[in-house]
Amino acid sequence: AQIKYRQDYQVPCYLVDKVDLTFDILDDNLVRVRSRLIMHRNPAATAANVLQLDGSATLLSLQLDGEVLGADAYSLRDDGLSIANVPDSFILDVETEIDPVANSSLMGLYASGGSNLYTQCEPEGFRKITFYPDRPDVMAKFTTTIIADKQKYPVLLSNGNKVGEGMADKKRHWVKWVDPYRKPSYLFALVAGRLSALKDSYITASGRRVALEIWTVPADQDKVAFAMGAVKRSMQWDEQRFGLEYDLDIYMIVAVGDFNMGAMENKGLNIFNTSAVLARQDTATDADFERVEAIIGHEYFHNWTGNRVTCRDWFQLSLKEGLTVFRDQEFSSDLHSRAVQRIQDVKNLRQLQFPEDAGPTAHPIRPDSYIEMNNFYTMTVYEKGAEVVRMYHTLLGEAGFQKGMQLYFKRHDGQAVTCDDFRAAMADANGVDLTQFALWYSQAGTPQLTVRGDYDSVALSYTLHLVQHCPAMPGQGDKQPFHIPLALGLVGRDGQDLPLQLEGEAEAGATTRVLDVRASEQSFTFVNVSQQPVPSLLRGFSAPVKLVFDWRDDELAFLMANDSDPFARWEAGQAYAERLFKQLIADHAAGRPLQLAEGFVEALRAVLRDHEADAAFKALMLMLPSEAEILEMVDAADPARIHAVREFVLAALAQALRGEWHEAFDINQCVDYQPDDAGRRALKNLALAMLTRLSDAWPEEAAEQQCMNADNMTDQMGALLALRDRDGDVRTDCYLAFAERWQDNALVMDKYFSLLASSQLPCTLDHVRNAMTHPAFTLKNPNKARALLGSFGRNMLHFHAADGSGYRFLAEQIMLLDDINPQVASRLVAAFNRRRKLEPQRQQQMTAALQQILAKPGLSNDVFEIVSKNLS
Ligand code: BAL
Ligand code: ZN
Repeated sequence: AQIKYRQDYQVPCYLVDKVDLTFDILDDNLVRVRSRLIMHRNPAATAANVLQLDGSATLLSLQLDGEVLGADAYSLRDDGLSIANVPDSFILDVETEIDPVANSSLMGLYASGGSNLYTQCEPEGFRKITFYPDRPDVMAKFTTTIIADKQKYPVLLSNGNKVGEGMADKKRHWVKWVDPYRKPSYLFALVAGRLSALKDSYITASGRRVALEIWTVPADQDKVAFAMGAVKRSMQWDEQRFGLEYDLDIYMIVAVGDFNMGAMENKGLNIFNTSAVLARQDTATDADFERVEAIIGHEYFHNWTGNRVTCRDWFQLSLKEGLTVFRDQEFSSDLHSRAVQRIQDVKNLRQLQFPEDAGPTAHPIRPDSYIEMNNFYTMTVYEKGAEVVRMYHTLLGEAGFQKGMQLYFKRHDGQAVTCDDFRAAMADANGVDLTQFALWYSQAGTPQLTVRGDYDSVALSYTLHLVQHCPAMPGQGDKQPFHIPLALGLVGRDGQDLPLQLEGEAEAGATTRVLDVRASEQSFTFVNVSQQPVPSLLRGFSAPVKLVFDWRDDELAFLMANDSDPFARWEAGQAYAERLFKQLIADHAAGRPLQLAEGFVEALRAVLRDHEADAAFKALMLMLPSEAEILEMVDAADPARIHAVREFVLAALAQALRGEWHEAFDINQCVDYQPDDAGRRALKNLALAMLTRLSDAWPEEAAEQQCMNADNMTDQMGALLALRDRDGDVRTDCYLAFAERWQDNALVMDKYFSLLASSQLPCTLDHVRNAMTHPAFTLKNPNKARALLGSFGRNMLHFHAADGSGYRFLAEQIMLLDDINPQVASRLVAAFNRRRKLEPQRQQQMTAALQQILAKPGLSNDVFEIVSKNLS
C-alpha cells in the first residue's frame, strides 16, 4: 500500500475551468457519464505537460479538442490515466460507464432502496464516476444534465440551481442543473429516483427567498418536519452569530438509508444518512433529535466553512471539520443549554478521542501521512480539531474570533487553503503571535497538565505551579510545550468565587480568567487572596488536556456543590469518581472487599435532592465515567474487573440512594410528551435503570409498563435499557414486542440491534450471531453493521471475553465486511485499538485476531492501514 505524505504536496499541473457532465441513466446497473472538461495549464506549476487524471470507472472514450485519442495516446492504470503532450489549454471529453448496483462501497454513484441512485464523493469518490483531477484544490464550475426514464426516476437532482428540464424522448426526461460557484469534485452530488419532498422557504437577512426541500422515500415524509425547522434555525443562527448568509436559490437535503457517514455537505444538495434527518417523537429519542439538529446545522455551516473556503489537500481536513464542529457545538449551545452541551462534548471527547490519541492510530489534527484518506475522518480531526478552534475563541474572545473569521473569508473566499492560513487570519486580525499555537496541529497525544497549589497565609498569596507533558509516540518523539489557555477560578469557603489579581496587577479582575500557559514548567501567583481557596481549574474545559491536581475528597464534593462554572461542577464529580474507581479496581485485584466511599454517595445524594437544578444537568452529574473511560485510568486492564467494579458501584448507589431515585422517577414523569422535557426524561430513565438494580419487583413492572405504553421512543428505549441485562420473561416479552412493532422501521431496528449487542447477559454473543440472520439485518447497510458490530466492539464484558471469542467473532465479521464496504469495516477495527492497555492474556488473543485479519487475501487498504498500525 502506498503512503501519501503531507510534505509531498505539489500544486496541480492543470486546472479545470468548467465541467459539463451528462449522466445517462440507462438502468440502475448501467449509467453512462459524459464529461467535458475545459482545462488549462496551471501557471504556478513547474512540471511538464503531462495531464494526470484520477479514475477507476470503465473508460469508453477520450477526446482531446475533438480528436479521438487512441489507446496509444494515453496510459491507463487501475486508478487513473495520463496523457502526455497536452496543450496549454484544451477541451477534454471523457466517456465512462458505471454500475451503481454493484457498488457496495457506497462511494461514487450507488443504488439504494431499490433502484434510487445517490452519490458520495468526499474524499475520493468522484474518480469512481469519471476521470478527473480528483483533489480539493482543483475548483471548477459544474453543469450537470441527467437523463432517465421518467417513471422510474421522476426526481433528478444535482448541485446548484435547476435551469431547465424536458423530455428526451417519449419515456425519458432530462433535467439540467448549474452550480454558479466553483467547487472541488468532492462536493459534487447527484440523486435520481422516486422520492418525495417537504418544501418550504426561508427569507435571508438580506431579503432573498431560498427554497428549502427535504427529499426522502415517500414513506419517510412523515418524519422530516423537525429537520425542516432545524434547517431554518441553522440559517438564522449563521446569519446572527457569524454574519453568513446562504448563497444559492435552493437548499436541498436528501435522506438515504445506505450511507457511510452521518451526512455530506455537497453544494446546495446535502445528502444525509436517514439517521441524521428523520425524527418523530415515537421513533426517535431525545438524543436523536439533538443529533439531527446538530448535523443539519453542521452540514449547513459547511456551506461557508468547507465549501466557499475549502481544503488545499486532505491533510488539512480539520480546517473545515474542526471549525465546522466548533460551529455546530456553538449552535447547539446557543439554542439549548450551554452547560449540558459542553459536558456532553467533553464526555464524548474523553471517551472516544482520548483513547485514539493514546493508541496505535494516534495522529495530529493535521496528519502527516496516510494510506487511505477515509481512515482520517476521525475523532481527532473532528472533535479535537473543534477543541483547537475553541482555544482560539477562548484566547481571542468572541469579538476577536469573529474578526479572525472575517479576515479568513476576506482573504480566502473561493480558495482551497491550509490550517496555517486559518491560524494566520486569526493572528493577523488580532495582532497576536500564534506561532507556538501551531504545535496543536503537528503534535499528537493528549498533553497532561499537572498543577500544584501553594497558599501563603502570611503573604495572602496563592501560587499555582504548572508542569505540562505530552507522551512520546511512534514518529513523534520529544514534544515541545503547547500554548494552553487555562481558565480558572479560586473558590472561597462560602462557595463564592474570590477576586483574582495576579502578582504585578493593579487590581482584581474577573473571577474566571484565562492563563496563557506556554512553558513546560510555569508558575502564576495570585495576590490578596484572603483565605485558602479551592482552585477550580480548566473551567469550561478550556483546553483538550488531562488535568492532574491533588484535590481532597471533600474539596471535590465542595466543587460539585458550589463551583460557579457548571462544567467544573460536573468535572469535579468525574474526578471524584475516577479516584474511587482506581482505588476499587486495586481493591478488587487484591481481593479486598469493595466499599463505596460515603462522601461520594452523599455528594450524589445532594445532586438528587437539588430541586433547583436543571434535570438534564443533574442526569449528567449522576452518570459515572463509562467503562471505556475507566479503562483509560488503569494499566494492564482486566475488562471483566472494570465491568464488575462499575457494576458494584452502580448497585451500591442504587441501594444507598433508593429513596432519591424513587422520587426522581416519580416527579419526572411527563404525562404529555413535550420536546422540552428531554432533561426530565433523561433523569427519570436514569432513575429507572438504577431502581431495576434493586431486588424489588416494582421497578421491573414499571419498566415493562413504560416499554409497552410509552408514547415516545426515549421512554421506550429507557425501559429497554433498564431491562437489557435482566434475564427473564419481562425482558424477553418487551424485546420481542419491540422488535415486532418496529420490524419495518430500519432506524428503530438499529436501536434494537444495538441493545442486543451491548447487553451483559451471558448469551449475548449468541444473540448477536442470531441477529445477523434477522430479516431486518444486513451487513451491507452501514447503520446495521455499526449498530450490531460496533456496539458489540464496545461491550466490555463480551467483546473482551477471556477466551477470545469476542475478538475472533469481530475479526471474522470485519473480514466479511471488508469485501463489501472497506470503509465501514475499517471503522470496526477501532475496537482493537486499546490492545496495549490490556492484561497480557487478552493482548495475545487480540494479536491473534488482528493477525488473522491481516492475512486475509485481498485485504483493502482501509483495513490494512488500521490493522497494521495496531500490530506495529
Ligand atoms: N464532510 C464529511 C461529512 C461532514 O463532516 O460533514
Ligand atoms: Zn463536516
